[in-house]
Amino acid sequence: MPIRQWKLARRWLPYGEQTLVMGVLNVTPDSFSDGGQFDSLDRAVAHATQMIREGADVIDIGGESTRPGSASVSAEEELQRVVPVIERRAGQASIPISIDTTKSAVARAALAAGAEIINDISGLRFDPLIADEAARASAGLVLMHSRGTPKTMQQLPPVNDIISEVIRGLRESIAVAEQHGVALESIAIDPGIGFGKSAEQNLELIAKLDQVAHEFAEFPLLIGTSRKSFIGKLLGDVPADQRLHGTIASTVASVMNGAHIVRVHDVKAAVEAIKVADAVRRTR
Ligand code: 7PJ
Repeated sequence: MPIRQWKLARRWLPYGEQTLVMGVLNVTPDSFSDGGQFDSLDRAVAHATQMIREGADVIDIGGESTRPGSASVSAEEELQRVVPVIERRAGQASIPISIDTTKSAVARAALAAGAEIINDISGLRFDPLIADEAARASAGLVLMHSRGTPKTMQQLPPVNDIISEVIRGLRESIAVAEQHGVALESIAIDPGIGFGKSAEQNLELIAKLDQVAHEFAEFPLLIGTSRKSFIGKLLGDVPADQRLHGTIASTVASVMNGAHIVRVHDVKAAVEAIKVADAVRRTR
C-alpha cells in the first residue's frame, strides 16, 4: 500500500495509506429552505467548520443539485450560491475545497475564490472547458462516470456490462482531460454510483471496485455512496435520513475493495468506520 500524492492547486494530498474523507456541503435552496442569503451563508460555513472538526480531509461544495431527476441551474445562480461560501472558507484555509460543478464558468470563479479541486460528475461530457480551468490552475480534477444527464439518467436503457462501460467512459474522460493539458497526477476517478446505473449495478460496482482500481492504478479512486437510493431500496424503501448505517456498510466495502477517497454527508461516522477499516486493510 504505497503512499501516493494527488496534485491539487496549492498542495499535494497524500492518499493510499489512510482513506480520505470528502464531506458534502450542499448550498442549494432545498437544503437551506428558510432565511435569506446571509443566513444560508452562515449555515453553510458553520457546516463546513463542523465537518472539518469531525475529520474531513476535503470539503466538496455544490450549488447545483445533480441528483437524478433534478432540473439544471444557471451558472449565475450557482455562482451566487457557492462563491461566498468558498471565499469565507478558503480564507480560513486548512483543508482543500472542491467545487462540485459541471460548468467551466462556475469552476473558474470557484478556483479564483480559493477552491483547489474541480469535481465534475459529467466527466467533461457537459462542458469540456472545465479541463482548461483545471489545467490553468493546476487544480485537482475528479472525473466521474455518468450516463445521460441528471434529468434523463434514470430513464436510459441499461447497459449490460457496467464494469466495462465505466472503464470505457473513464478512459475517454481522461483522454479529454489530457488533450486540454491537465496533468495526469491531478486526476482522480470515480465510478459514479447512482448515475445511470441500476441498483444491482451499483452493488456490482462496489463488489468489483478492485477491477476499476486495477485498471486505473495510477489514479486516486473516489466513490460516493452516501445516502443513495440503492441503499434505501435495500433497507425497504427508507428515506435519505435513515440510510446512515447502510451508507457506512457500503463505504467500508468500498474501502476494502480499493477506494482511496469517500464522499459522504455524515463525516464523523465515516471517519470512525474508516479508521477501523483502514487498520484491517493494513493488516492484510
Ligand atoms: C457524487 C458526486 C458522487 C462525485 C454527487 C448525491 C448526488 N460527486 N456528486 N461522486 N454524487 N465525485 O450526493 O447523492 O458519487 S451528487
